[in-house]
Amino acid sequence: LTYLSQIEDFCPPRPGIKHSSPPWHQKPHAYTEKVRSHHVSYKMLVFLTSPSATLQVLLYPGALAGSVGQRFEAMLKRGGPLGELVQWADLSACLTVLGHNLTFSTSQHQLHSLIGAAPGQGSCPIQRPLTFDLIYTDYHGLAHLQGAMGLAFLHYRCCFRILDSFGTEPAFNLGSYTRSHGYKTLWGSWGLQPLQYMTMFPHTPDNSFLGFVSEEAVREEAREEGLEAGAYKKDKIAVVYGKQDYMWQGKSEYVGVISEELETHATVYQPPGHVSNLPSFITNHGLLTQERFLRLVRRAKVFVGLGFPYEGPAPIEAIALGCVFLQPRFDPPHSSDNNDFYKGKPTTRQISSQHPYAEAFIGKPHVWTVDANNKTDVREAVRAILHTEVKPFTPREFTCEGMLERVHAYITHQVQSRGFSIPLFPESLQNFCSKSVPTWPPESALRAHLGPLGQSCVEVCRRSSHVCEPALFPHLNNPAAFNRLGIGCSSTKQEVNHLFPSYSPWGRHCGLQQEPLLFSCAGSDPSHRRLCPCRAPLPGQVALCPDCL
Ligand code: U2F
Repeated sequence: LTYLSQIEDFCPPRPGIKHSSPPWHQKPHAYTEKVRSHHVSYKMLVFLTSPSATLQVLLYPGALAGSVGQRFEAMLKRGGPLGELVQWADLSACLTVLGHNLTFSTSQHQLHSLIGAAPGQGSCPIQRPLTFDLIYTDYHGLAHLQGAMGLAFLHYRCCFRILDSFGTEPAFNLGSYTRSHGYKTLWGSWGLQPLQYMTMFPHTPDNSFLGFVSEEAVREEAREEGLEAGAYKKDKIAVVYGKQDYMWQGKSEYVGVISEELETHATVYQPPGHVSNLPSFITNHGLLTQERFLRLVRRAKVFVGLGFPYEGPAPIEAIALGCVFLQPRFDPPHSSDNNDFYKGKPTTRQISSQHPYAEAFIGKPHVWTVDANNKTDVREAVRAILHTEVKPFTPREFTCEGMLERVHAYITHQVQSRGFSIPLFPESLQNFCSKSVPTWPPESALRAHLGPLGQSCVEVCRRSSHVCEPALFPHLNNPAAFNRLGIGCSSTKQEVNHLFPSYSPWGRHCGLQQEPLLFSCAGSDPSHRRLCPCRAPLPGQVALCPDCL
């Protein structure tokens, strides 16, 4: 809420949105100061003030509702996951700033009155027309929605957006395919458009990367202290990333090596009366409020990953506060095949370190990935870090402006041309689930590549500094596309297969995709050369492209 009111403070008033504080034009000095301090560009202001349709949006985080919600809530103050809540808070803030009307509920009971089937005469419920244009929920919430909506669930499913931290690859998404091809998992199998799943990091481009805003609140404080923009006074301390005791198991030698070079702090939850299992050389502050946590991180030179939690927001925040993130490499990589945390998750991703985004998208000097079992490797890395001056860094896609730009682009373009939901005019709801070929990004963005055997389109596109763009698959899914790349097909067949379109050199067979829901950037196989739709990324904003804003 504090965050929302800050945003409200520096954003111009928009029709239909009630402002609790005086609008910006009544306090221009405060406004320009906020704009400067939050790096909101002129371009962003123009876009925030430009008129667009106001959507009715329901936010229903199922993880906070019903019995699952009770368990989740009980964990919050004991070091349980907060990452999902960071994302929900930032999504709510973005949608509000963009001028949409939000309804936020975590009550399964209220969900029925908001969207449920009204009781009709006899035993048959009468379906009310849906009063929301978009419904953001999560996997738990999907099941609740299905229960509340009955048959209308299928009719309105194109209005759903699923916050799905780790992502859902197409092979795990289509119920019939998951059953017949061994991709059935605990999650997945809902048969939505893969782009309706919204991830915390840009995992597979088959899903939409929603992200969050990396907390920069303490920057203002630094400015008040007269520190130069982008600089923080660093003490010779390390903060270890691990809110619960079990995350430290088997890590004492690794942390011990770090403590030889730096005073080491922790924020581990300690139940009342509990004797700490942490090594004696650790200064533990207990679980901190976010403000105090970030204040501690701001003083630290190194933020130390223990290997878990995977892929959370805190390392991005630490790097934004000028820390170096030191994290363990996983060799062999962790995946749903060999790791309990990822087991049942609808993804084949191979997790090469605690935070693959930090490793691959940010890297040195901000991120050092080491063999945590090799003391020499760890010691050398820490010493090198101590001799390196590192400036605070926030990838553009994790800034306030970056997330606003991305959410705005999704709402503007996905709804109209990616084939799911055009909720701009409620009376045309029945046309939203259009099966027509997406027109965003435009076909002109397409760079077709034929990959080597065994590589996914994610890898193929990355090799040419591009990204795989699933919305462009339909433009490739034809014999002419193979011809243009100089591939002579001895035969061409259409199949329901998440590896298609692709080319098999044995017999020179070309395969085309028959089921659009199975177009997959992530799919790979040793006997297939994938035909890949690549496009250029917008610098610092991988989800968007230079010519498609
Ligand atoms: C991730 O969830 P986590 O809650 O473990 O994610 P973190 O990276 O620890 O950070 C969440 C927020 O908690 C804040 C911190 C982050 O914004 O500033 N915080 C705090 O307020 N007080 C503290 O003492 C420490 C941190 C991930 F996001 C989830 O998707 C996964 O389910 C989970 C497990 O992999 O990891």
